[in-house]
Amino acid sequence: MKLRIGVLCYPSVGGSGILATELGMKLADRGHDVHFITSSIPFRLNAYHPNITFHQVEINQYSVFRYPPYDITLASKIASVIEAFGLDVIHAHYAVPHAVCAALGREMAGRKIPIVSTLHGTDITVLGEDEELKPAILYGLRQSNAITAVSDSLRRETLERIAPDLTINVIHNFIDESVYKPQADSALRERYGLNATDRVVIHVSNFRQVKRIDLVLEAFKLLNVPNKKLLLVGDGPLMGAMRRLVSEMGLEQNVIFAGKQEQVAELLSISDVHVLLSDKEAFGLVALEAMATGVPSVVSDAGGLPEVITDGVEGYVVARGDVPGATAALEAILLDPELHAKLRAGGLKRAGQFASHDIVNAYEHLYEQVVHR
Ligand code: GMT
Repeated sequence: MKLRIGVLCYPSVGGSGILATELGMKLADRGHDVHFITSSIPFRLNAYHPNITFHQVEINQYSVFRYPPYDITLASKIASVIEAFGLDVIHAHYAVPHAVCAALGREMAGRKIPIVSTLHGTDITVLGEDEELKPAILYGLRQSNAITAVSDSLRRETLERIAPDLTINVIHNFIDESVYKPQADSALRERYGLNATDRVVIHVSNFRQVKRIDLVLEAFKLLNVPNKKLLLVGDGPLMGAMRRLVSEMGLEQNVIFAGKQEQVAELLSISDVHVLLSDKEAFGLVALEAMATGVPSVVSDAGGLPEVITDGVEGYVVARGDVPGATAALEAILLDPELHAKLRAGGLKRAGQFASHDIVNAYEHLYEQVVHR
């Protein structure tokens, strides 16, 4: 059944935007009409596709508004896209603001269009801590005709924090296997000033507090590995603080700041091990990207990370805040080629369990269910 699907997501760099965009593109390949309703073109939406339409939400800068009313403008845009294109279903990535805006847009349009809402993490694990926002989150979820969470851990946390009676399906994230696959690029290594004997640890994030780059630096500093290099990919509020920390720790010669990157497959491929020591992480898409690229990970046991990385199989899982544990795991992987090869093989095998085909099927079935209901 061909569907007209409205997609609401954050268009900037980040796992939820990547997932929403990749899913939209795969659905378009399957013949569905996909309508992205966002403030700017989602950053991975880089190919022309006849089944994809982008509807820009223009923020009204009218001077009387102290805060431009993005959510109301988005809801209004949703209503006009519903009317113009007769959407069959709206997929909102994040309860706040997107599920709430979807409900409001549907109300404005006066049509009973089903809403599927996907929880990606911070709307529950961070915003869910704010009592002022809880009613909005709950409203967005109760207005949804189906709710999905990207990990079982997030599903459980939503039931505990928001409401125990919600029905939540777990649909794990996926990656585009045509992009995330083992690849060798020695020219890229050279461009980053890396030579054949360098041992490269990579961390990719949006440089927010929750990512605990300070712990990554501490674990890296303790590493007793010759020619160690740390490739820090991304940008965000803590960039200045992390640059200062690198220099205070005397690590300038070992740390490369690669800045914000849209595609990280090549950078993962030139690395020996990936590290993510977050305090909170609903899924950790980059750990899956690393795995599919053949790079073992050392991750914290936060949220859904242990659902992606099995300790000792595709990498290692250490307790949150366990810096010596992270150092030991990184050291083992970097110094033992046999162990590295074993974890790499384990990861490449496991990545198949997050195949895009199966995950896109799961969303497609869910859309069909809510449309028929
Ligand atoms: O990691 C972030 O802070 C960005 C955030 C986002 O909106 O993209 O990521 C969340 O969604 C991703 C896709 O489902 C998950 O892989 C991340 O684990 C999740 N981040 C957090 O839970 C902190």
